[in-house]
Amino acid sequence: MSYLDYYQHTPEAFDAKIPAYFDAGSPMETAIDTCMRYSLEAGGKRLRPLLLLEFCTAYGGNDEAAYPFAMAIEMIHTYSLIHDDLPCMDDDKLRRGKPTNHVVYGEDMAVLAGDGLLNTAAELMAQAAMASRESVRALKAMYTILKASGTRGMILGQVADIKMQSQETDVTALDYINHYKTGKLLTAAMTAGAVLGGAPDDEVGKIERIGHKVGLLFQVVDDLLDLTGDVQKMGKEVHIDSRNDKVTYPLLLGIQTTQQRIEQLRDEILAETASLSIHMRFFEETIKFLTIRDH
Ligand code: GRG
Repeated sequence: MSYLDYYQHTPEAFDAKIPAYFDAGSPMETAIDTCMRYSLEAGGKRLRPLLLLEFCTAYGGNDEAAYPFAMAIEMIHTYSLIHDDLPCMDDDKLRRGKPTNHVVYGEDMAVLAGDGLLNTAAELMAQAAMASRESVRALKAMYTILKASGTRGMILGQVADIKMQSQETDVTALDYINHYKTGKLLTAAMTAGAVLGGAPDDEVGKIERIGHKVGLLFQVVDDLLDLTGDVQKMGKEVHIDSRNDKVTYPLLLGIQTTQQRIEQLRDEILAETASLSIHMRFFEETIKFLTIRDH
């Protein structure tokens, strides 16, 4: 399979599994199911599931057994986007090419849909761990994902973003925010996948260090896209950062130096990936894609 086929096929296969997790279309489907499903099914790159499944299979794991974890991490990511778009946060009207959750269902339901996705993610992982023949690995993957999204992970990053943006922010402070806000969950996708696949601890440690750089790379590109991207391709509003007076890499470093940082991070990630004990068939292509993405 070529990388392009893989990059198209995996999200499609992932999307096809979503309705089954929500009693979709059955009399059991409730208002909160519909509201959660709206944002989850709206699309997106499915980058976190893609990474989790690839790291799991690269270490010899079974992707069917990893699916509940891939679904859970995308649910957590989607909850963070729903909450991030709320009027009390970034107040965004467009996400994944559609009106944001609170615009369609109201703020009260959007808060609950975010909460519901987080809760459902934890339920799915616990259920998978109970049913697994490798329950210790499954519990470790669950812990990795929940910790990365919690108050020592993504939520800490969001708090730092809120508190620090009003102060003098330099590149070190911005790296700190993004390490937690964006990097922790992306890293968890990679390490939880590796754990599920049976990677040894020292290898998981190496992947964690690579993941931190992937998170930074992703966010530096995201900052640049907010400035230079196209609203149609992005499926979300652009120039949000300047509207919200947010400090970004292009603002601090200028566009040229930001571009150089992207290339440096890409090269470091590729070099460190080459030192892993297994060959990551598509990960290198994903990294190259992330440096030139337009959405
Ligand atoms: C707990 C009240 C409360 C809110 C949580 C933690 C949080 C809100 C928000 C942080 C999440 C956030 C917006 C991180 C930024 C990361 C980022 C650039 C997300 C966009 O990810 P993509 O490009 O999106 O992978 P798609 O739509 O492709 O999945």
